[in-house]
Amino acid sequence: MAVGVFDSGLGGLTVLDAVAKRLPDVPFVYFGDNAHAPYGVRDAEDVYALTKAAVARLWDAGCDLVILACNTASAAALRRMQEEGLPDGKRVLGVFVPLIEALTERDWGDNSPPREVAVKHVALFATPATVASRAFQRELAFRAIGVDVEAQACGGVVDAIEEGDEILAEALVRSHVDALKRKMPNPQAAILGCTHYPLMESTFQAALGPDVKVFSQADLVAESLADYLTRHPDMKGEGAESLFLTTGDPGSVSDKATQFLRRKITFQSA
Ligand code: DGN
Repeated sequence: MAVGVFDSGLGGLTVLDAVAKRLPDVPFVYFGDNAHAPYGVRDAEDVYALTKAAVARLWDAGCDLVILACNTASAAALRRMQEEGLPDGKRVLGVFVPLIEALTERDWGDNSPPREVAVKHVALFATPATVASRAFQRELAFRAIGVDVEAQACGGVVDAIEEGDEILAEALVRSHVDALKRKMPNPQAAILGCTHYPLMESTFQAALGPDVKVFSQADLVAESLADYLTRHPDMKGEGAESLFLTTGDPGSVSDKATQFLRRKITFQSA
């Protein structure tokens, strides 16, 4: 048994890297749906169906616990899958809750009504599909009141990062931050709500200015998973090496992943 980590493509490797560092004894199975990436421009129904199929594949691979490392998939599928009911002993977690817990300084187990929090003006940067879903705002509303969220759909950033075009990626990030600031001149915090954006964190921070606290999800997800596994040690799995599966061409996906993370990664066909 291992913990499953699902992403539409390579971006979830930023989350996998952080969780593998935080939990070196836990085996992971990573599933990248590269054949259907990017998800960020697909409609919600499509993302839901693809995510459900990928999670079922990870359950078949022996993962009782699956993390939806992809924000777009978390937005379109997590609540719906949980509400429809999961098979006995299976669990699916997403990436919004750890961010919201960090922002609101309250944890998942706290079932009390939403309350006022210190941060009032929050900028959200994400893919067009995540922004259109309003899933982040919905989850936030369960825990906090009086928080104003301004969302910016960051078209083009994922593609520029995947193509290794740093100059374009930086220019796009700066222009998306400018667009956000025209709508919300003084955000107190910024959420990087996409798997790829941790790679551009310093550009976001520089464009936003030093007074804006930037929340980037990879480390927050790793911390939250470590906490979850302390409470559910039976979900941890043991022994085996981590495994990387893709719906794309394993050779070219391995090359891209190695370039993306700057360490050797070998994918197998899903
Ligand atoms: N993994 C996606 C996300 O976190 O929203 C980004 C890549 C994509 O499919 N657009």
